[in-house]
Amino acid sequence: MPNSSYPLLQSINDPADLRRLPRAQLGQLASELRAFLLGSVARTGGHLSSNLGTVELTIALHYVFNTPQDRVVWDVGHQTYPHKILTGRRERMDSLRQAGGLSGFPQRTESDYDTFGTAHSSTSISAALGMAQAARIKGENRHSVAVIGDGAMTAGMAFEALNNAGVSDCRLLVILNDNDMSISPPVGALNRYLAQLMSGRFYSAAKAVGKNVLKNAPPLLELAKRIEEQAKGLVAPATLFEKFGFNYIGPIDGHDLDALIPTLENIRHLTGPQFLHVVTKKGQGYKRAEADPVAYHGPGKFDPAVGLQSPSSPPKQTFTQVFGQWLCDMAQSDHRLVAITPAMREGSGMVEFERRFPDRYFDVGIAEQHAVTFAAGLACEGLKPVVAIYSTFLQRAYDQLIHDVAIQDLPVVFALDRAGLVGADGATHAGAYDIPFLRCIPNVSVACPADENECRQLLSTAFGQDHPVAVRYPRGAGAGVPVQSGLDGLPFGKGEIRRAGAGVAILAFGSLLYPALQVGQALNTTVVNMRWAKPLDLGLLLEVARGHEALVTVEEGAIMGGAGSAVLEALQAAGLNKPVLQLGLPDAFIAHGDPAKLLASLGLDTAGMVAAVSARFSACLVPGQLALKVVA
Ligand SMILES: Cc1ncc(C[n+]2csc(CCOP(=O)(O)OP(=O)(O)O)c2C)c(N)n1
Repeated sequence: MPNSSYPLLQSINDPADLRRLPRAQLGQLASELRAFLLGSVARTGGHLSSNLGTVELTIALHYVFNTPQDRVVWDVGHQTYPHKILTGRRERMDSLRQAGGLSGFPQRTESDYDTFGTAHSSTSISAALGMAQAARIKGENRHSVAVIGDGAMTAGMAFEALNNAGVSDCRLLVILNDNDMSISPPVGALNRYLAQLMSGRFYSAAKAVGKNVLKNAPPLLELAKRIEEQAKGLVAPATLFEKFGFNYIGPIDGHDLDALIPTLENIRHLTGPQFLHVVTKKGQGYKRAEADPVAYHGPGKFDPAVGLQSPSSPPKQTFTQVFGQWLCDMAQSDHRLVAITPAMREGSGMVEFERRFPDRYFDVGIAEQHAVTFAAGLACEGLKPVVAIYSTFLQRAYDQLIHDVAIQDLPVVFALDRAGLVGADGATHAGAYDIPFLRCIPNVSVACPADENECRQLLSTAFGQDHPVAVRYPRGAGAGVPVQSGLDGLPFGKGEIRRAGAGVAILAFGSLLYPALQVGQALNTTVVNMRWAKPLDLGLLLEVARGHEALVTVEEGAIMGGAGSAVLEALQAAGLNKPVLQLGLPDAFIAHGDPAKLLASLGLDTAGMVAAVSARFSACLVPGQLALKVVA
């Protein structure tokens, strides 16, 4: 759409412009912003439902608060597109989540208005409290605001922060953006409690009270007190949040600027920790997203007039789908299997499992720490828990993994999705560190399937162990290998030689085996599918090391401490002195972009590996005809 479709929005280049608008124009601005947002996400793909739900709240926050002096911290940050559009980044929205373009999350390096980098959930209250305490200590008169969704509110970390903040005397406002949805429907007692707060008489009555009182416009402080007292009168006893020490205000309609703006203006004049409960609708203003906020949580590109379409040719099977199918098949054959997700039912491929095995399915909320210890408890009682978790989110539960699972050597399977680069979500979501952080823990094994079929087989192997085992697999589709239907595992801790070459041997861990095989073809090297980062197949490793001049390790994970480091340690321990080139992710955070292009930019595609191996080991490479002499 041409810019002339957004006359007001076009005039806003930063929130100071917004604050100059008369209140009466804000409704029009919200319509333009919503239309612009929809068109923009439809062109780039990205988060949609959550952003459509925060249009009015974003306008109100920047209108009432003196941003960026006043700090606004957005939890998760997937709902910050309206914020980006209003804070000078409108023209760059078409670059969203692409290499060199805007991030899909707030980033301190991207804008002064992005006060805190988020993407993993439930950090906002802690960060905003830190900013509020800093303002108090430095004698700065500014506000700190955390905006957190009802899904993110289920995490322990959010409650740790409330517990800390409620007894402080700093200027902190927590806004609960309650849309009664996480990515999928929300779970747990908190959700039930929030529904009670919003239900029936109280919500409508409180809304009416707010509006009537506001019309009379007495002095602000008094007004705020009156709203609060009258609202409280309708709901005594005190809310959970008041018990934490917050002044609870709401719930109010988060799409009604006439409710939001006066309420925020009043809150600005209150001291001590404030808690505003705002009710919004995921997907607001785009009927298709309102009807199916899950599908529109993070769509790819689409035509807004038509909505999401199923692809014309069947897409390649993803690792996630392979996992989901394996989970159902294994559950069918072994009644001890129970499966746990920390709020990632769709992303982890568990929709079908929940449908077929509801009693053995646990969505524990955004609570990775709890998910892992809960699995440990299940395992203590003889069940066989499978924790389906993204590599990056397992970082949250590191102590639980060590203290509750590994020390007790409990048989928990960790199905680690999104291991490696993830593309558009960028550094916060990359599964770069799991091999280093897992392989140093005693009792824990780490499998790295090279393709879809091995993924299924190694999940079965993992399930058959009496110890904790992680199976790490990347985002998206693999090599396109047909997946066998059986539940037989591969041998535990064993790799295989996939190509016999000479001079140089490439040891591949995971799906980079396939480009490595092409490198093998090009340079006549041996290629080994190592399959396990821990335990290493020591027999195979030493045999291959002895038969070659030099080794190359390849993994889609951090080089430092990764599988290549494990190889170096093993060679050292065996007293074998071989030159080793380690290929993998460098000591740097890799920003968002197209995954294949990112891998290529890091030299992890076939051409990059050929170049690296040739550059380092040209003297060791052996022309093709000599190949079979060295490795049988
Ligand atoms: C620690 C962590 N676990 C899981 C996720 C994946 N995730 C992203 S958004 C989201 C749901 C958030 O729900 P809510 O806070 O209610 O926001 P909404 O999208 O509903 O506005 C989840 C589970 C995450 N970002 N961080």
